Amino acid sequence: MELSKKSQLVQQVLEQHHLSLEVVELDASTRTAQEAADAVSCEIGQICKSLVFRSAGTPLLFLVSGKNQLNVPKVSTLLGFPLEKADAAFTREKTGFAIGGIPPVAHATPIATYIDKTLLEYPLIWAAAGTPHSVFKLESSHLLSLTGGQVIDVT
Ligand code: 5CA
Repeated sequence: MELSKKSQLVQQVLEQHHLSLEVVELDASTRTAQEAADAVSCEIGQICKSLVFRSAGTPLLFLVSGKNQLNVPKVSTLLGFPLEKADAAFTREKTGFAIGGIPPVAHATPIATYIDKTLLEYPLIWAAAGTPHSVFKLESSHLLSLTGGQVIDVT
């Protein structure tokens, strides 16, 4: 079956990295971390959540393990700037994707990215691929080269 337009875009960007990563589109919802974990039969911790924040109008992407909550005051102090959770419109404008399907790559604008160190405890993880029904599996160690992200403690 042909991928949706948004997932095709993600697949194209993944192919540029030559890691043999494949987007899969499922009948089941993968909109939330729990739904995604259920759909692919993995631990919730293996789901890579994509949380968009804004700091003085600049978007920031946090890739967070499905089992963790981002500690906003702590991370804000760590990074040294204020953090505000982005609303749906800002998120869509900056990433090109709707909440529930935001991939770690292929964004409409370049977005500084931070990676939850917990994700690296899992050899294999799953991330959203542009829609609330699409995901791809990857080695967590590849998240760094795919996104250029910086590993931090978000909890
Ligand atoms: N597809 C799954 C992972 S494979 C997924 O996208 N999960 S997620 O956690 O990254 O995306 C949902 C997240 O979007 C929620 O954890 C929540 O932080 C955020 N979110 C949900 N609704 C809103 C909203 N109305 N405004 C801002 N953020 C929201």
